[in-house]
Amino acid sequence: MTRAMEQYLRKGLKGTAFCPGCGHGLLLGSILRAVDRLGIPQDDLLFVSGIGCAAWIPSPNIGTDTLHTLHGRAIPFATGAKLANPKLTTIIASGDGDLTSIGGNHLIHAARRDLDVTVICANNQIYGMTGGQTACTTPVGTHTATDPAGNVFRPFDVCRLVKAAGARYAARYPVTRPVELIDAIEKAIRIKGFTFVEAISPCPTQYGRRNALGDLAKLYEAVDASCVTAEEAARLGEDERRRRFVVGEVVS
Ligand SMILES: Cc1ncc(C[n+]2csc(CCOP(=O)(O)OP(=O)(O)O)c2C)c(N)n1
Ligand code: SF4
Repeated sequence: MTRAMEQYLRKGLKGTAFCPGCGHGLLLGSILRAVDRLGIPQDDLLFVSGIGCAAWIPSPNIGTDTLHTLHGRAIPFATGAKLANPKLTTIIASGDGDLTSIGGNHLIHAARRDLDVTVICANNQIYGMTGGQTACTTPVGTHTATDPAGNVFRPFDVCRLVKAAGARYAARYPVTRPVELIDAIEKAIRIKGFTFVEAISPCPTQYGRRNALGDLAKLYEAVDASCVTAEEAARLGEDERRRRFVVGEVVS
């Protein structure tokens, strides 16, 4: 994080809750860079999160108003805040488990109602904070604490889910592609109405370790290699495609 970004960090921070190498720290940097480009006064910004490692991205790190709420309930709290003060630029940043499992119904209905918020989903494909259980975003065959022999259920494609529910903008990029990710976050915040950015965020402690993805460098290479454009995906067979993340703008 460069010095220029420090103005957005909460004063008096003593360290980080993230494990070394957690992708959520990189996502924090990307969010701050997008916010910096937009030039929104810090008093007009509100960040909302639920519970989980990803929920620590805005709170306590970002020095604007933040609401750290109940597990799965970031969107209802954000809805209340937005109704009370429609001028707020309201950004929800939380985990895949928080937003799409326990909070899944709130997510799709916020998209359907076109609530004027931006949701940033840190997708590490697992429940990181609680010990590495299978999430509804865990790829088929992946080893987790609750599926040591490999998950058998297909995961949600969260961007396509919110697209079907009516999102005005949805995009997916890994934290390993910060240029595209920052652009997507900036665009999502600019667009009025419900917008969504999914950031593929490596979790070395739970996901990487359980799936023997190797050291941090190898894990990050594997995550980046698993991300393909729609054109690249179209050239892959069904089985190969299932193991990849299709990145880019899904609704624009
Ligand atoms: C009502 C309720 N159920 C379950 C929990 C336990 N819990 C806390 S965080 C979490 C999952 C977080 O996963 P995710 O949102 O994917 O974030 P990550 O930690 O992976 O970044 C769960 C199940 C809780 N706090 N409250
Ligand atoms: S458990 Fe995973 S998601 Fe949570 S802080 Fe550690 S690396 Fe990040």
